[in-house]
Order: sequence, then C-alpha cells, then structure tokens
Amino acid sequence: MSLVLYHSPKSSASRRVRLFLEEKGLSYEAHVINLATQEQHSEAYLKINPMGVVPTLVHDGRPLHESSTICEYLDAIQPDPPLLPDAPYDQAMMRNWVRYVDGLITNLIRFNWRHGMAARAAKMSETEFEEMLKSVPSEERKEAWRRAARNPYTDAELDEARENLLAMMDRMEAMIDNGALIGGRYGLADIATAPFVRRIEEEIAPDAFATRPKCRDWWQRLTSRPAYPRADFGPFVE
Ligand SMILES: N[C@@H](CCC(=O)N[C@@H](CS)C(=O)NCC(=O)O)C(=O)O
Repeated sequence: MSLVLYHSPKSSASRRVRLFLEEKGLSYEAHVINLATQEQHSEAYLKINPMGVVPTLVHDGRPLHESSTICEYLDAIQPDPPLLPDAPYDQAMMRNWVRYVDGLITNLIRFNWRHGMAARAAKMSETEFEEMLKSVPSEERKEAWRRAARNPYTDAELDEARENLLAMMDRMEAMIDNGALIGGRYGLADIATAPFVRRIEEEIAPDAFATRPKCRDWWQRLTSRPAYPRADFGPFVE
C-alpha cells in the first residue's frame, strides 16, 4: 500500500492526520506543501485538493482531502488499533464533536495568521496581493488573508476568539471520561482536538489547564503516548 501525505509541519489539520497515521503505525511518504509560497493554491496541488488547503492523502494514487475524512478512511483501511468508537451512538457523537472543533478553525486562524502569513503579505504590493487572492479558492480564506495582511484583528476580536476556544475546553472538561473525550476510549475525537489544544497551551491561553484538571490530565496522557512526538507538534511560534 502506498500512502503519500501532502502536509505542512505547523498546520493543525496536518498534525491531526500525522498523529492518526502514527497511532495506526502506518508508514507514509511525506511531502511538505510550502504555505509561504502559496503552493497550496498552485494548479498542480488544486488538482488533488480543490479547497487549496493541507493536508491531502494520496492512497495508491487516489487523492483524498479533509482531515477528519482522511482519518476515518485510514481507520477503514487499517482497523487496528481501533480509533473510532464501537457504538453507533458514540460514533455519531464523535462526528458531531469533530464538526464542532473544525468549525472553530477561524478562531485559531485569528492567532495563527498573525505570524507567517501576515509577514509574507506585508511584503506584497497591493497589486501582488490582489493577484494572489485570485488563487485562493474560498471566500472565507480570502477574508482571512485580507484581515491578517491589511487589517489585523483587534484585541477585542482576539479575546473573542480565545473565549470561543476556551469554551471548547470547558465542553471537554465536562465530557472527559476515563481520560478520553468520547466513549471512554482514546480515538479520533481526541486526536482531532489535540492540535487545537496544542495551540491553546502554547500561545493562546497558556493557563487554560489551571482551572480544567480533567483537560490537564487528558493532555498529559495524550502527549505521553509514543505517537505524539513522532507526529511533531513542534512550536508554532519560533
Ligand atoms: N477542514 C480542513 C481544513 C484544512 C485547513 O484549513 N488547512 C490549513 C492549515 S491548518 C491551510 O491549508 N491553510 C492555508 C490556506 O488556507 O491557504 C481539513 O480539516 O482538512
């Protein structure tokens, strides 16, 4: 079986798939997509990922995008160890949770794009910037570029995003059972959430665990797993 992952080291969605692959013990060929040069918007890459984002998994020549879909697919082709809940209800709850987490990405972007993306866009002339925007497939991401590059998020907007991410951790604190988010067993819900929590503890709200002991224990367990260092959740801000 040939697995090729097109990814970016610091991307949350890429980290999710890397952690899932490591937990499954699947080896894969990794290709870094250079977000700095907008390689994700190149004609060649858009052929395998019409959304113009990372990651993309290519399995035996067939491309697949959307990180949670990729993880479920990997679970289907490699059932051991199981990383999806057994019970249909828990599976449904897991999908709703991952959908909720994915819906929070714009809050993460408010923090993440202040770093590399804003600096890159600042070097572009207005004409270059507008030209670059034409290659961005989604309106949401065009707007994220405009904000990061030309109209930085205000402190109030950053506070609002931080609150939304901490609300996710409040929900986690109430959900965690036997050290896992869904069904009392570690799996996709935990793996999908981990990259978000990594950014929260690193920069967005480093004291988030102080008032959320179950989340702290959950994070300690997750980061102690052998797969975690192999998935490389290294610092976002260097
Ligand atoms: N829902 C998508 C989100 C993918 C996504 O937003 N990837 C980001 C990195 S985490 C990206 O490629 N950003 C570059 C861009 O938007 O141009 C997934 O889970 O695969």
